[in-house]
This record gives sequence, C-alpha cells and structure tokens, in this order.
Amino acid sequence: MAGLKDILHKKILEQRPRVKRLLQEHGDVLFDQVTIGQVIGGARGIKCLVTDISHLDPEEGVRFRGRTIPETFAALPKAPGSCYPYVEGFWYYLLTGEVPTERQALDVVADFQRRQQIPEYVFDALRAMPRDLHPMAMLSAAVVAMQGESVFARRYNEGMNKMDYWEPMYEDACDLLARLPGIAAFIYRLKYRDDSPISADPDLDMGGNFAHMMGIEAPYDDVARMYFILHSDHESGNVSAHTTRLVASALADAYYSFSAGVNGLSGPLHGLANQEVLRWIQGVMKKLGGKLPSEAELTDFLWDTLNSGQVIPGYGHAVLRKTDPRFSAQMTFCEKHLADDPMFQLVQMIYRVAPKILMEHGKARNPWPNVDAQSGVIQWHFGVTEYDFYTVLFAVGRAIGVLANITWDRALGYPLERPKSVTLDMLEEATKGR
Ligand code: CMX
Repeated sequence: MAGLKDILHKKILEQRPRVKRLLQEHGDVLFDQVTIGQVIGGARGIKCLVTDISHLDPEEGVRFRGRTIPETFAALPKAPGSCYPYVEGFWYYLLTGEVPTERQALDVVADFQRRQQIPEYVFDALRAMPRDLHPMAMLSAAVVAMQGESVFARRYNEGMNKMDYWEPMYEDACDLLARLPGIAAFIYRLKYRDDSPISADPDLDMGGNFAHMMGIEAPYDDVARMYFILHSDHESGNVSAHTTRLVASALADAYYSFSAGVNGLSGPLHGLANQEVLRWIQGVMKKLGGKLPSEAELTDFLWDTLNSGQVIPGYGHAVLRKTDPRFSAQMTFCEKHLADDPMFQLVQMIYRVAPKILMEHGKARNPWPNVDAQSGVIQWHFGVTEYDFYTVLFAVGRAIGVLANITWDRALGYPLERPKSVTLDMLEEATKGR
C-alpha cells in the first residue's frame, strides 16, 4: 500500500501542470486587481508596502532617503582619515532623512559605545553550538537569545499606549545595532580563529571597531563602513526586509523580528549568494589547477552552470534591470585597493562575459550583476577566506535598514500584515471562457 510520501508525490505531479498552465496560458488574466502571474509569481511588482527609508528604481538602483549611493557617501560626515561615512551617522540619516553634523554623528557613536556590551550568556550560547553550524544560524540564534533584553516587550507587558510603541522599539533597535558587529566578529573568531575573541575598543566607531574585533588592519575599517551602508536597505519587498517587517507587524519585538529576517537572508537566492559567488569562483579555479580561466574557459564554465539547471550567483535581480550601483560602488573600492588582485580581475572578466551569456540563455530578466557579485572577493582579499561567513556581514548591514523601518512602522501605526490567499480552483475559475 502506498505510504503518505508516495501519495503526496502523486498529488504533486498532478498539481504541477495546473500551475504551469495558469502561468503560461493565463499569466496576464486579471484576478481582482492583479494578474494571475503576479498572484502565483511571488507578488512581483504589486505595490502594497510603504517605506520612506529607501526606494529602488529598476533602472537607477537604490536611493537612501532620496540620495543615490555616491550622493549619500558624499553627504555624510566621515571618520577621521576615512573616505567612508560613520555608520552611526548613516543610521541617523536613515532614521530622520536629515544629514547629521559631525557632532550629531559623534553623539550616536558615543551612544552606541554605551550600548555595545553583549550579555555574557550570548557568548556561552554560541560556544555551546556545534562549530560547524552555519554562521547565519549562529547569528540568528544569538539575536533571538537576547529577546529577554527587549524594552519593547517589557513595556508592552506593562501596558503601553499605541502612540508610544516607537520609543521602546527605537531603544531595542539601537541596542541591537550597537551589539551586532561584536556578535558577528565573535562568531568569526570562535569558528575560524580557534575561539580567540577580541574585545571591543571603547573609543572606536562601528566600522573601526568591527575591523579591530575581526583582527584585520586598515583599510578593513573602511570595508566595514562601506559594506554595512551598501547592504543596509533595498526598499521593503526583499525577503529579509519584508520578513523583519512582517514579524514586527504582529508587535513582535526587534529581536524576534530581526532574527526572522536573518533567517530569510540566509537563502541562496538572497543574501547567501555572496558566499555562492566565491564558491563558484573557487570551483572554476580548482578545475583549472588553481589558475585563472581565459575568457573562452570562463564562457564554458558559465554555460556548464546554466545547462546543469543552476543559477549564476551574483547575477540577476527581482526588481533591478541594470548593473546594481552597490556592485559599482564596490568596484570603485576594488579599483583603488585591489586592482592587481587576480580574483578581482576574474570578477571583472565575469562582468564582461556573463551578461552576454545570460542574455543568450534568455531566461533571466536582468543579466547584470547584483550586490553579491564582488562583495566576497573584497573579503577574500583582506584574509576573510571563510566564505560561509560573508552573509553575516550582509546581515549586520541589513539590520540598519530594517531596524529603521520597524521603528517607523510602530511610529506610524502600520497594521498587522495580512494579505489574502486564494486556491488554484479559484484562479482556474477566473480563466473560464478565455
Ligand atoms: N542565472 C541563471 N538563471 C537565472 C538567473 C541567474 N543569475 N537569474 C534569473 N534566472 C532565471 C530564474 O531562475 C528564472 O528561471 P525559471 O523561469 O526557470 O524559474 C528566470 O530566469 C526568470 O527569473 P527572473 O524573473 O529574472 O528573476 P527572479 O525575480 O525570479 O529572481 C533572483 C531574482 C535574484 C532570485 C535571480 O536572478 C537569481 O536566482 N540570481 C542568482 C542568485 C543571486 O545572485 N541572488 C542574490 C540577489 C541579491 C540579493 O538579494 O542579495
């Protein structure tokens, strides 16, 4: 007699052609206000989220509070001797939409220095985990382990007026943000440097302190500043941002909400793509005995990947239709600091070759590189060769955007998210007679 799994498999095989037919033959049919293609296709392009923190134009890329990436970098106060802004000043900017003075940015630096102490039980919990656990799982667990610190949860339990929700959410957001670089660096040194953590330097800003706690010399402090800012926000529909906001919309606190967002970021179609890029590049070089491929060899590798039903990591995007300006901003850094690095040269070669191949392949709507296409190469250059750590760096940056968003969500009283679902029968009913 067929068991549960066999019966389930049979039903899956029956349902798949229905979904395929709906998409291929009726994708453009309107169902209420949106098309069947959008209902089945991951809600692409449906405008049902509000945020003023950032906006993503398909042709131009992201604007933070109305400024492009170069404009944002130019406008904000810089750390001494650095070409990149204080992350803390950027947090001020995302929260308020106003460019802080140097004094105002330094006030946030000092505030974060006061908040950055990580509870000892977080380190104990991380040490108790298997060392081969993925660092994103460690990060997510470390964040949710601090839930008992939540000011929002405590004040909510005491009874709080709705109008006041934003204030403890802001406190939690600042506490969490101030601690995240220390948690990330601790995970790195626990997993890959024989459990040799480096304590925070109470005089440094977030970027400087992260480099210090990783044990990496300048200009890695600038890598951290650039990296955290570039990865911060990409409007609200992407998986990590949307997950954080969705969970927070149930009035879950920042710890529960951001931990959920971290879990979403760990998917290979989202933040994990930065480690996949390095894995793919290493795979190419391994097959060639450690040498760089020629353009012809690279072309063959790209086709092999596509023909085996896999994606080219770091290429394509759900919204963007041009080269991601976050990719271009990192390229500017690489041209200054990594010009002779063979891995960077390979990334440039991929940029010359891959879009043409993806266009010829004809599936991806956007054949151009996204933020993940060269972020790993920068880390590799500075000695962070353990590529499964890269998405943790993305997560620290992403926290800035999503925590600003959920603070504002509570301030403006945005309600519990609750989109409506339908059945395949209902969709098929709508196509009758067409
Ligand atoms: N390589 C091969 N095929 C690709 C592709 C790529 N880089 N990008 C898209 N495609 C394929 C899709 O898999 C899809 O195929 P099916 O029709 O067989 O399902 C088809 O092209 C159409 O997809 P799309 O509309 O262009 O893209 P989506 O909005 O569905 O997905 C994304 C967007 C990013 C998931 C996809 O481009 C992808 O998988 N890229 C590689 C992974 C990656 O770099 N992710 C990181 C994105 C940035 C981030 O969030 O960090």
